[in-house]
Amino acid sequence: MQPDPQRYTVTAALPYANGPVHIGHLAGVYLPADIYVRYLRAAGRDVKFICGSDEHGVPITIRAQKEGVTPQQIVDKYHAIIRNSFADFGVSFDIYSRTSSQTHSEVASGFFKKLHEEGKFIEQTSQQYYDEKAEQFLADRYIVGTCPNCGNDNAYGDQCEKCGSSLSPTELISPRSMLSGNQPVLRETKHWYLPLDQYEPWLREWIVEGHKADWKANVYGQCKSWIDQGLQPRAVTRDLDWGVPVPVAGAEGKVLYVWFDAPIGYISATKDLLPDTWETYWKDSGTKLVHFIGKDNIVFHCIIFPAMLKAHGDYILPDNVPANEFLNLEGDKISTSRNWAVWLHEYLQDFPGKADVLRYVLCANAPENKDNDFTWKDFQARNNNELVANLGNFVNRAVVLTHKFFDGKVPAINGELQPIDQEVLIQLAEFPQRIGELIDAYRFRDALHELMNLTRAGNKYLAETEPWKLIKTDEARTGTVLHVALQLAAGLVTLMEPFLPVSAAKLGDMLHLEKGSWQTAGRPDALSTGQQIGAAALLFDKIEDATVEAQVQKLLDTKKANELANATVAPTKEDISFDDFGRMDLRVGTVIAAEKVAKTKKLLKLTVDTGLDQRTIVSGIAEHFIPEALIGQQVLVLLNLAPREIKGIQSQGMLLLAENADGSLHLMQPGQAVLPGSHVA
Ligand code: B3M
Ligand code: ZN
Repeated sequence: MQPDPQRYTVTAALPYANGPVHIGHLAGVYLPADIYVRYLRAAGRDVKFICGSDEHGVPITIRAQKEGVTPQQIVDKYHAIIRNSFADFGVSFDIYSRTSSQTHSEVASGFFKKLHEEGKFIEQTSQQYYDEKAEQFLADRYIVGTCPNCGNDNAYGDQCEKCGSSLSPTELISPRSMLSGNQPVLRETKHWYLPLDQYEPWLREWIVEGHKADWKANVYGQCKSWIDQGLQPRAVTRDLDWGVPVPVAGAEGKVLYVWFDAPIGYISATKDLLPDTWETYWKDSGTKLVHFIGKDNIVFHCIIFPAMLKAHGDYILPDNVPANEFLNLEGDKISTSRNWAVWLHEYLQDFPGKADVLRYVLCANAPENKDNDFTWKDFQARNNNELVANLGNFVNRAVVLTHKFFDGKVPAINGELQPIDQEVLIQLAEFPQRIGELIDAYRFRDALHELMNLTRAGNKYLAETEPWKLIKTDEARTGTVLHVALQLAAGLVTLMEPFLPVSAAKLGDMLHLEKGSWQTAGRPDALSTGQQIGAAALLFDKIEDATVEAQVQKLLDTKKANELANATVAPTKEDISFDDFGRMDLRVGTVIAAEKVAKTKKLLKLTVDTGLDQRTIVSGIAEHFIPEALIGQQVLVLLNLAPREIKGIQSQGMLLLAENADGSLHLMQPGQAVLPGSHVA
């Protein structure tokens, strides 16, 4: 770890522009990165926060094929959605660039060329899978097959998402083409490889020995296990027509591998931002480089990209790569293909003005050291019990009471401070450093927890001093109490800003204060005696049951749609004879009365006109039909089912129904009205 650097380059993984961003991305990468950067800025550091869309690679072309449009249309569409939703969520990138930019193409080509000219690659011809029908080599996700490690039938050519192992296409059992479904053939093709094996001793020294203490255990562990397994040369080019063309002779039809060009995207984005001074942020050893990523990107950022940077020779290496684990949603893995996600752009639409609430919940529950679960109940509880009842309540009481008793002017401290005042002011003085150290150590959950401890201390202070009662007996002392409480609220303007930027600005407006520097945020003199403060405004408001229930319903609908889409039809039952069938007396009847059977949930008592008689049939369908709606309907009934007594009622026959894959029941009816008693055969 570098001792107190003054300059930082902070990157957040470049999202593939093949779909919108969801809460898993935010909790894993963008929110912690943004908290870190906002804190560094408040602490006076020179920091550049770099991101952009990853617009190359197979994920993009596959999505384009799926939507029946060009890859360019896909990246244009999703780049805009992602960029806007990040902005609305308050992610404060200094630049949000894209890897289809001219600068990127130049920087990535230049990088490759330098390594190529200096003989840092090996050129190798090998047999690779080719789809004869689609006339295309099948790189990465264009090929699927059975995972040799876990047996998953749908492992990709580069990775098995079920067991997480990284694969090469030739390892797949029974490979098939994503394009045509056909079995591919092997064909010769030439590619350039980065000989990772040559970097193994250096990587071992740099990571295994050098970063054991300061990298997160999950990150360090993954790197060590990769290195211990032995590193292989890794192809950095692909036979594809979407990407940065390989800039050397004899490489027609080939592009840079997306994982070669994408991390260079951090560099080209910095160059887009600072055409003249970008190099300071990438080549000066006084700059601390930090990559925020999800755990599935660890190997690329800790092993492959550093090896590329090392091979190039001009660049600094990451000081830390604080990757998070995954966030689940309501107990299930977040999945784009199953639409099992809370999409950021939808959240921002459904919860206008509540970006901070999601920031709070995702940070409080961040999957920092293990996978975690997001639930709408927890979202509601944290908003109502923590943001509203703790933080919001403290600020509101301090501001409202100041208006009520002192015309909205910061009252003076009268006489000596009492121990209870001193105690809360000492806490205020200590918290900036305490919270800052946790952020410096990438412990954002704990940092947020401390912030809430500070507001809890504020509430406790008000509860113990009771200024709303005190005013009746001791106005001077009440002034002191509110003075102290307001200084604490003033400190929050700066201290909560990294986590809750919109609310911090709102609080600043209320107190007529700009956010200050982190170092002075704990001082008890941010507000001067006599200073006018603004009107109280609620920072947070209660989220009602119906609001989160609607979100849960949306997920239940998704689940149902997925179940229907994946439903398998039950196999046929054993054969029966024609006689067996002939013994069943199936007829059309008309329902003439229907009512719920008292004290049961599921049973309906129907009276059916069978043409022969009017008989009672008890059927377990009360949860599916409103009794009144059944009256007059024609139904199919099995008449000669032996009578049974159900809840004291004689049931004489059975109603036939179709059960859909989602469990819903539907009446079986003749296509048009027929005479009751008509045979079904
Ligand atoms: N686009 C992968 C991902 O979204 C990738 C990150 C690139 S960072 C250089 O998981
Ligand atoms: Zn597997």
